[in-house]
Amino acid sequence: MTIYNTIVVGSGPAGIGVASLLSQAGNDYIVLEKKQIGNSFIDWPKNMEMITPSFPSNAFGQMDLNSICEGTSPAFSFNKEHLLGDEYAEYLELVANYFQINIQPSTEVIHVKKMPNGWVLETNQGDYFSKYLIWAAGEFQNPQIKNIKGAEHCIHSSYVRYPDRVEGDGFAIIGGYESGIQLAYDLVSNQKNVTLIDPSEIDDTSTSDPSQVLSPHTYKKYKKIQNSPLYNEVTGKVNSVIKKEDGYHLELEDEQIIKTERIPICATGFSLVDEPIKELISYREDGSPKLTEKADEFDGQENMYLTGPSVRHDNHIFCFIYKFRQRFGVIVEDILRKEKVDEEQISLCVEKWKSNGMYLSDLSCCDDECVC
Ligand SMILES: Cc1cc2nc3c(=O)[nH]c(=O)nc-3n(C[C@H](O)C(O)[C@H](O)COP(=O)(O)OP(=O)(O)OC[C@H]3O[C@@H](n4cnc5c(N)ncnc54)[C@H](O)[C@@H]3O)c2cc1C
Repeated sequence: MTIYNTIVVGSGPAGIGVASLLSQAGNDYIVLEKKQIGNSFIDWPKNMEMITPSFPSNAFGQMDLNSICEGTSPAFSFNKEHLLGDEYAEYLELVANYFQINIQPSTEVIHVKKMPNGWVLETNQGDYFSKYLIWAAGEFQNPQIKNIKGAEHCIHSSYVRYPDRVEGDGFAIIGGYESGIQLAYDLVSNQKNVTLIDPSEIDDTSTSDPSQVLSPHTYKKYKKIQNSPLYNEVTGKVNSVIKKEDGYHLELEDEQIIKTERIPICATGFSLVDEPIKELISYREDGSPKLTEKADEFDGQENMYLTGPSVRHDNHIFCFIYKFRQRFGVIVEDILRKEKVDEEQISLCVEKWKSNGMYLSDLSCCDDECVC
């Protein structure tokens, strides 16, 4: 059994970001990664860009929105505002190498067992034990097609790796948030006919929170295709997909039927990769894990933390890097306090993380809407 004080599972932005703080604080940690650094970004559809823009604003106290570590900026590394998935994975690798983050690739955590004094992680490389566990396995590898009967006849949008190379015509996309609109844009730009179905208005601007409405980057793409003769938008909820001889029938709640010859594409989102820890989690009504507000510990599971896009507190959704990185500091501070690290050292760390946008304990500030 290999033993560490803290084990982080997953080497995406959440895992590497939180590990960089553990490293600064001198914690004995390892990051276990089932494949390679930035695995999810490597698997992104090949022309999919980050929707959050990068800008090398760090020197004036505003970290690049996509930075996960102080003194780094994807915009600076690539001289680009909207990185592709492969490029962002390369940024993560640069950061991991520069800061000598302790990452072990090709190590998949298969099951986590609770012990009186910590956690046993069963992996394909043997068992590991840690006192603290930080779950950073992300969402991308758990695509969801929920509440649609006949979902087995559909394909999830994340599996359309090369949208510019798809053959045939007449595509139906279920879901009109970021991935759905981006895919519709790619297909229409490639002279394909697309019908996009979503229960809500696509150009909703009732809030300034990009976790709930389209980001400006995707909105711009939407505006480019909205009036194209190749693009058809239907407001409605798909209840079921039926495979027939002439193709697929999409039955909507209002009894409308949309026919398509191609496999329907569901851009219906993702949820936490939770299989190895399922029995340890309790869930909120909206399906996201219940966490303590103090330090993002899983409800009832002391010393087991969540970092990444599935973090939710009340109505606050931490699904973007610039949001969830702000909770890295509260997790590591909690571990340092439990380990009785010198208070002065903790304060120095916390002050630094605050100034870098990697420490947010008062969530009341997240309520502010833009006034114009
Ligand atoms: C299509 C899409 C586009 C997005 N675009 C943006 C954007 O532009 N800007 C933004 O801020 N956010 C964006 N997001 C939100 C987003 O979730 C992330 O930014 C980011 O990928 C989350 O980081 P993460 O480290 O939590 O997860 P991931 O990047 O998914 O990393 C998780 C890692 O854990 C590993 N892993 C999983 N299971 C195990 C296991 N059992 N054992 C060991 N390792 C494991 C995986 O291999 C992976 O490397 C997007 C999300 C999606 C789905």
